Amino acid sequence: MANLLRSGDTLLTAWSSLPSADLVDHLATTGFDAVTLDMQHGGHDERSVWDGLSAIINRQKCAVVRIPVGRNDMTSRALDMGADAIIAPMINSEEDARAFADAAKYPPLGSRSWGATRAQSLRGLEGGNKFLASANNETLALAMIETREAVTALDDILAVDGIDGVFVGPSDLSIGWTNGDRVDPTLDDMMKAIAMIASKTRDAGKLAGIFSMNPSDAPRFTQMGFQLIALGFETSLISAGAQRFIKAAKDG
Ligand code: 3PY
Ligand code: MG
Repeated sequence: MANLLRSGDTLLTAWSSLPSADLVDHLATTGFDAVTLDMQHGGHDERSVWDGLSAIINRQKCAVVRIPVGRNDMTSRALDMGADAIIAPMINSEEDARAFADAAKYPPLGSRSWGATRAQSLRGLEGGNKFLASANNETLALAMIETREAVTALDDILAVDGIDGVFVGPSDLSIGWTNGDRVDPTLDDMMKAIAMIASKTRDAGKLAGIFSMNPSDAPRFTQMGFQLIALGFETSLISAGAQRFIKAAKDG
């Protein structure tokens, strides 16, 4: 599945914040290419990630986990559980990027510990040396760029072997951009910087992703070169659907 993420096509990911395997399973049937389980701000914990990953993988979709800030133990754990890609929030320096890559990759790129029995069995993969030889390439470590510091350190972060790409968090970025004045993931002032992040990432041969609060912003992010786009939260999908149904029921 990581091949799909590397394919060059733009992939849309659902963003799961409610820790229900049934809901995650349903999201995986709705036409999204991937489902991201959010442990940072969403309600997912180790148990729901375990259950959610099986649901996504059984539906042949890309399985992504966003870990909590600095929880690199969860990076290798979620990969062991079967994740195709890990999104790590608040990667603000080369040092943060190195620590993240170290947990995500087996030697020589990192020092991930051996034991991905579940990832292998979910995917019907052979264990042992075949898995070892392919795992670093088959799974992706995506560093979140969501502060001014991270934008300044972008070249150094992109230069870390084992970092496969970046994922922009426009809400946090807007808070830094306005010096704490407001949160606005669509802030016009920072769009040039966001386009620059996509372009530098693509020039480095790596994958660029972004969270798009409004689905109608996705085409311009695709034009900038982003290849993995999260479309709001699953709760927004439910609310938007409910509003549409209620309006249709009242207005005919
Ligand atoms: C951000 O926009 O800051 C994010 O982390 C997206 O979830
Ligand atoms: Mg954020």
